[in-house]
Order: sequence, then C-alpha cells, then structure tokens
Amino acid sequence: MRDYFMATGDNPTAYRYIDWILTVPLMCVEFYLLTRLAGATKTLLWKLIIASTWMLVAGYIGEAFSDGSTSHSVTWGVLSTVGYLYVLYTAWFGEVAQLAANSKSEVIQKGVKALAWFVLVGWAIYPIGYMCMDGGWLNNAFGWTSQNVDLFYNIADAINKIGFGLVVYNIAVTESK
Ligand SMILES: *C/C=C(C)/C=C/C=C(C)/C=C/C1=C(C)CCCC1(C)C
Repeated sequence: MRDYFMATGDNPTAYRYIDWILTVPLMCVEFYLLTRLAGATKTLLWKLIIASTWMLVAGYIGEAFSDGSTSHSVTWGVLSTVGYLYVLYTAWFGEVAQLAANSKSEVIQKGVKALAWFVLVGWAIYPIGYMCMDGGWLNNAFGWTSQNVDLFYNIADAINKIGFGLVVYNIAVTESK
C-alpha cells in the first residue's frame, strides 16, 4: 500500500480492501471461536462472515467506482453500514453477546465485551475516512480531502488489528493458565 501510494500518489484502494477482505472475516472467526464452547454454531460464523463481506464489497464499490458524486458515496456507504450494524448488533446484543454472557469463563465474558467495544469505537473510524472521499459528507462539509481517507484507515487499522490481537492473546494466555 505504501509503495503504491509513493509511486502514484493515489489511495491504494484495491490493496486496502484485499487486506480487509481477509482480516475482517478472520476477526469474525475470533468471535465464533471464543464463544464456541458456550455453543456458537457454524451458522453464526457464516452470518458474521457474510455481513462483514457485504460491508466491505459495498464499501469497495463506493470507493473504487466513485464518480465523485455524493449520491454514489452515500448509497454504497449506507448499504455497507447495514452489514456493519449487523456485526455490531450481534456482538453487543445478539448471539455473540448472549453466548458470551452464558459462558462459564469470566475471561471470555470480559474479552468478548472488549472486542465488542473495538467494533463499536474502533470500527466506527472507517466510515469517517470513507466520508472524506470526493463527494463524501465530510469532504463536502469541511473540505477534508481524499488524502484523509488513508489517514483515518491507517489509524483505525493500527487500533483495531493490534487491539483485537492483544485481547485475543490475553484471553488465550489467561485461559491456558
Ligand atoms: C482490519 C480491518 C478492519 C477492522 C476494517 C474494518 C472496516 C470497516 C468497519 C469499514 C466500514 C465501512 C462502513 C461502515 C461504511 C463505509 C464503507 C466502509 C467499508 C469504510
């Protein structure tokens, strides 16, 4: 992504989404694995994977095929947000939250709650970046140019990937003891 940006000056949108299409479903796998002992099903796993993939495919269409219009940006941004809200709901109130609450392990309960916070706060940084593209709301309202798209995405990736990893690592170490 860095080399692409250095060579072209453009946002490395395709590489960004190739990264996400691998790593975001893997984060959904974490939710499944952590709640599996408490009874999580493969159906739950697939619902999370499909919702997050939907979120990313819609976001990619919004960015890669943008004509610079606000209507294109908003339409695909809203469609993407539907997938995001599904994952968010599942982590906070839906199956994942319920299974974690029923888990006998306090570490799992706290850990899944911490991951749910990442989905609520950390993941919400991405739409801010998205809205900086040409035609996006923040671009229109505050003149935040499309250069800021990658600024927000990079900050969000650092927070979410490192944060998620540390929470899961901590759960694994504590449970092993
Ligand atoms: C490691 C990468 C992660 C956790 C990426 C997460 C990406 C999102 C939560 C993206 C969400 C978007 C919306 C909710 C609407 C606008 C389009 C997206 C794809 C930026």
